[in-house]
Order: sequence, then structure tokens, then C-alpha cells
Amino acid sequence: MNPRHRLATHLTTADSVTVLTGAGVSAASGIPTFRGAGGLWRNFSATDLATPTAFLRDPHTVWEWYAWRRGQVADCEPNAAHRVLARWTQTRPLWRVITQNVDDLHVKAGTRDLVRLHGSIFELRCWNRCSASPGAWRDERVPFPEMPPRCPHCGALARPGVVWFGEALDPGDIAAADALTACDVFIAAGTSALVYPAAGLLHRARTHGAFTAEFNTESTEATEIVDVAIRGPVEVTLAELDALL
Ligand code: BV8
Repeated sequence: MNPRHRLATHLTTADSVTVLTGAGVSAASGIPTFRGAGGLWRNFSATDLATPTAFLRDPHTVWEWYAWRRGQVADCEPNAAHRVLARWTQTRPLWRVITQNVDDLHVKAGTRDLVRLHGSIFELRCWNRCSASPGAWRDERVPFPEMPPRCPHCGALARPGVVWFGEALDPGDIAAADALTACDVFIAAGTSALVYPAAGLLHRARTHGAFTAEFNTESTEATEIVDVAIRGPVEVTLAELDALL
């Protein structure tokens, strides 16, 4: 039986399904992936800029990168992969999505009860964590009226409301994601499976006995440990799988 039909067979009998998405799911919407060609910006790599140290050293350059990305994402729409996953969560109570992406496209697609591990590029937080400001607030203005943006309460620098490399994820998000690894089928879609703790979720799902699958255009760290690897653009292959259900 080919990988797609094997996965479809497991999905038709599954009660609980968890899908972990990465930047590859948003590629067809026009958003460059982290480690693909478009992931570079002025010869910086994401891991150079997405850190608290980089922000401490040069907040203006880090904000220029995030402002550039916000401008890229602002006009992007969810693609077929986002739409299939949103419908799955809306029609099947125990089918859920965990995302590493900060582009909010799963939110825009209407995904129910999304678990967002790395925050949102359209949220900001007070760099000084002042008592007056909430955890994070939404600011979708593109471009910002002033650069770099500031906390409206204390006037200190604002920072992007995302989780940087070297920063801990929200414990509630980690717990929610971990609980979702106890599922019948676990799918890793459009992720290089390199960033932890997100990449560890697939291993956790396997220890729970889940049937595991990967949707990617190329092989990754996860390819040799999943039960089926479905090669191709996820905006096509996921829609083709959905048509079999
Ligand atoms: C933590 C938000 C602990 C920001 C992101 C040394 C020092 C410190 C930490 C570490 C260290 N070594 C390792 C670590 C852990 C580190 C880590 O994993 N590093 C990696 C690089 C080795 N992790 C962390 O730092 C995490 N925190 O460990 O904290 C701690 C505990 C207590 C106290 C303090 C600290 C935090 C990680 C979160 C980092 N933030 N994003 C922002 O976006 O600006 S991660 C970033 O990478 C994005 O969120 C992205 O989603 C994520 C993962 O990348 P992918 O989504 O997989 O994207 P990528 O481009 O890599 O791959 C795309 C894939 O899609 C490819 O496979 C491609 O083939 C495929 N594809 C492309 N097109 C398609 C497609 N597939 C299908 N169809 C297509 N059309």
C-alpha cells in the first residue's frame, strides 16, 4: 500500500490526530522558510537575529528584520494546507494543530484551539516587562509609526512577542503540546525537525504508540523515524490526502 493510502487508513480509524507544522506549511503563501533560500535577510541568518543577545546588542537591526517580515506576512493568505487543517480541527473534536510558525496564518484560516509554540510576529511585549503592560499585546500596524516601537505604558523598548532561541517556551504551551502527543496519529508537516523542544514532540508521540507521518518536500531529521514520509509540497499532498478521507 502506498504511503498516502497507509496514512489515510490510519486516519479513517483514528480518534485523535495531532499535526505539528513548521515554516514549510506557509511557503506556498509566499513566506520564506527559515532554512530555505528566502530565509536569509541582508546576509543575516534567523538564528543570528532571533535571540535576546542580538536584541540587546542592536535592537534597531532586529526590529528592522521583524518589520520587514511583518510587511511580508501582512498581505499573505492561508493556503490549501492551512485550510485543510483548519477544517479538520473544526469538524473533528480530537484533531488538533500545534504550530512553530509566528505568521498567524493558521489563526487566519480559522483553526480551532491552535497551540502556538513560538508566539506571533504581530504581538509585542515590553522589553522591561513593566508591571503596567499585559504579557503581550497585538499591534498589526505595517509599517510601525515609530521605529523601534515602544511600550505604551512605560515607554521602554517593545520587543517582538515571539520566543527567541535560548528563551524558554511558555510552560502552558509546552504542556498543551505534550498532552497532544498522546494521540492515534501524529503528523509533522513542513518542518526541518531541527528546533527543540518542538522537534521532540514527534519522538514523544512515538513513545505513546502513535502512527507517525511526515509531509515535506525533502528528507529531514524526522524522515527515518516516521512510519510514512509523504514527499511533495504540503499544500498539494495534504489536500490529496484529505480527498481520500
Ligand atoms: C529553548 C520564533 C531552553 C522567532 C523560533 C544552544 C543555546 C540555546 C538553545 C539551544 C542551543 N542548542 C540547541 C538549543 C535549543 C534551541 C534549538 O533547538 N536550536 C536549534 C537551532 C538547534 N531551542 C531553543 O532555543 C528554544 N528554547 O530551548 O529554551 C531554555 C529553558 C529554560 C530557560 C531558558 C532556555 C526556543 C526555540 C524557538 C526559537 N524561535 N521562532 C521567529 O520566528 O522570529 S524557531 C524558528 O524555527 C521558527 O519558529 C520556525 O518555525 C522554527 C523551526 O523551523 P521550521 O519551521 O522547521 O522551518 P525550516 O525553514 O527550518 O524548515 C522548513 C521545512 O519545510 C524544510 O524541511 C523544507 O524542506 C520544508 N518545506 C519547504 N517548503 C515546503 C516544505 N515542506 C512541504 N511543503 C512545502 N511547500
